[in-house]
Amino acid sequence: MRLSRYFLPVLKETPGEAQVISHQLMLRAGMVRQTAAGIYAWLPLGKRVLARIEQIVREEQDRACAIEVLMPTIQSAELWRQSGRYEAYGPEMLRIKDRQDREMLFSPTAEELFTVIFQNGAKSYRDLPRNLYQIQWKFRDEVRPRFGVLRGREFLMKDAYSFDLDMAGARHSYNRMFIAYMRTFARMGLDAIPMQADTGPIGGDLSHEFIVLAPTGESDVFYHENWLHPRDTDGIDADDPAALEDFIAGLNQDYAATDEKRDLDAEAAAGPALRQSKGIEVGQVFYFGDKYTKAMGVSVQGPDGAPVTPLMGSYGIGVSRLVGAIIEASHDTAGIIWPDAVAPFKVALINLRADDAACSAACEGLYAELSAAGVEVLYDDRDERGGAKFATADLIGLPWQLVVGPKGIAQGVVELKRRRTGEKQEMTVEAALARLTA
Ligand code: P5A
Repeated sequence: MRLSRYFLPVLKETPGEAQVISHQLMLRAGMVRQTAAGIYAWLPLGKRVLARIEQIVREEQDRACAIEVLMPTIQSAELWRQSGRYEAYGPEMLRIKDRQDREMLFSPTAEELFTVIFQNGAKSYRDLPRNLYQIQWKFRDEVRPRFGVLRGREFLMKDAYSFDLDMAGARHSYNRMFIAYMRTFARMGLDAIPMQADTGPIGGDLSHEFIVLAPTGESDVFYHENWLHPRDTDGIDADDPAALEDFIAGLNQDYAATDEKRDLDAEAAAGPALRQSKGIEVGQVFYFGDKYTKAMGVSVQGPDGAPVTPLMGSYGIGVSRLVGAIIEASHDTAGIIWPDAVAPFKVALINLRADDAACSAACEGLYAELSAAGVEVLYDDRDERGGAKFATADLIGLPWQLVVGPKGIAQGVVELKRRRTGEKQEMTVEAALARLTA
């Protein structure tokens, strides 16, 4: 992509409305614009990051045998009356009337809809277990939308719903998502700690929140210092219920809980290893058994012919919140530092003299070769000062900066800078290409 033809409205000044660093940087880097309280337009750079995150989430859901669907955002009040949540959900639910005066709503979550869609397609015990998921916009009319996309009113969520015949199966489904979440967040360069949590309006008696530690987080969290070392999930066979159960039981030996679920005995046992901090909840998993299937009269035919009420869990990831959470965890005074896996482009190609024929020719060559090799490049071909280009590149935080100037090009060399470390290296054009396409 050529910057001269892109849509990247960067801001020089930090907007006064933004209190936390991720919100400030997302506005300054031209990723989002607020269009109403807690509602954001996603501009090209932000959209690319969102798509990157979505794709990692999707790959790990697919790997965990969940099946992707897409449900409508607008749902009927009737559906929600069946579970009793239409009244119970309260003012966070955005209620709408259509022209026939029918009561509708913008989905804040989708347990009810997935339950009836599942019932519609599953008749016998052979149709279980199943886990269906979607990546879809949600709306919650939060009292205090704030911190940009971290607490929006409209936000993108991955929500999955599992259906099992018995408790052992349901537990395995829960554990499978648990591991999928650890893998998902690790791939994004995040250390997300699973913590025992309250269930709130979703219900049920078993739940974990996945928390990224950050001083700007809204949750108060308590955990054993062992959690400061990332856990390796590579060798775990998620198809083996016993192996998964053992692994998670092992994890649970290290205390970690949100403030609603504090266990003072466990904290005393952790002694000086106990840590307290603020955190951002990037995902939450729930087991609630037959809460919805029973209320909504769902059953399938069991092996002996008798009806069985499926047991459910639901599993959420804050996809749009993750964009802010990753920035909270990875930035410096100059701007964002994208982890490679979620970066909107891999390389900023910086032409220091767009008015110099040799310099521009070298840049065009590099741009063509990198693009042909499948490397995503944002080519700053604008007629601007070098200083402004460096500042923009640091602000938008692409992992690599490839700097091309007339003096270097006369000797066949360019400079490659790693955004995260600031480390710069002069090398030949060929060496830079080899490095970036490796
Ligand atoms: C699980 C999936 C649920 O709604 N039902 C379907 C369950 N869980 S949850 O914890 O309430 O939400 C899931 C994740 O969505 C993100 N999230 C938000 N992100 C941005 N702005 C908000 N206002 C917001 N509310 C929730 C969180 O990451 C949460 O873990």
